[in-house]
Amino acid sequence: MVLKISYFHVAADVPDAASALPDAAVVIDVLRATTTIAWALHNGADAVEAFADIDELRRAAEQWPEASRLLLGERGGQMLPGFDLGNSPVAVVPELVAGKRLLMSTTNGTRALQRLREVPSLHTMALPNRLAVAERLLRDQPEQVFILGSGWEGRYSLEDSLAAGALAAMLLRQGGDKVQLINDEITAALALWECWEDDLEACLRQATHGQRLIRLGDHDADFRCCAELDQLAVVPTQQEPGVLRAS
Ligand code: 3SL
Repeated sequence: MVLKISYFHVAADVPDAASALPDAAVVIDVLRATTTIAWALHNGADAVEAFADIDELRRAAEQWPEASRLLLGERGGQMLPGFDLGNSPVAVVPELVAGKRLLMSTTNGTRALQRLREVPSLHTMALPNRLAVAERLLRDQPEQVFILGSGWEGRYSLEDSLAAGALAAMLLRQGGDKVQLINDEITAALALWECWEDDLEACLRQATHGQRLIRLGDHDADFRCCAELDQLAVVPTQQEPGVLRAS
């Protein structure tokens, strides 16, 4: 069986027809939503429930006792009023998140997830769990895989394409001719990866969203964390609509 990989820069590029949806998909938001999700689940969060809409998140939060949930989120890179945490992967430490349900809404990442909610096998990936996700796909052998970048408000983002290329590189290394790159976007992402693979943090800082975070204040720890490669064994996987758990 050949694993056919396509990459889409933003949600609007994903084909509309339900019949066009693949059997597996990977959503990427390197800066920072899917890095935060990977670390939160690695650090023992029970689940991360993703919301595109903040009011919907607040309503859902009411169903959970305060002691068992945390509200996470940002708009434009800044923490939302009344929330417990923003969207920093270094803030989701075990002391805060272990055993909790995290209700999360971010500018782009949670919207990208919503776009592919109907895909039977839906994962999130960032650079720290790239190898774990690649191995899972090679183990499960879906026929078609969509990789979706979160972008920024509907536009291309460099760091998500870097990570899509990183995933393609690992799949090709481990899967050889059982892996086929289907569209030009994934071939270009692979070339981007080959340009930057020796200095991932520099790429993240050069990206327009990296520049935005730098303008907002000191995000050095976030950059270091988001640029780590193959550190985590966690594969965040949708278990019910919008709800991701470690698997
Ligand atoms: O856009 C998103 O989903 C966020 O990851 C953006 S931020 O890095 O938290 O600003």
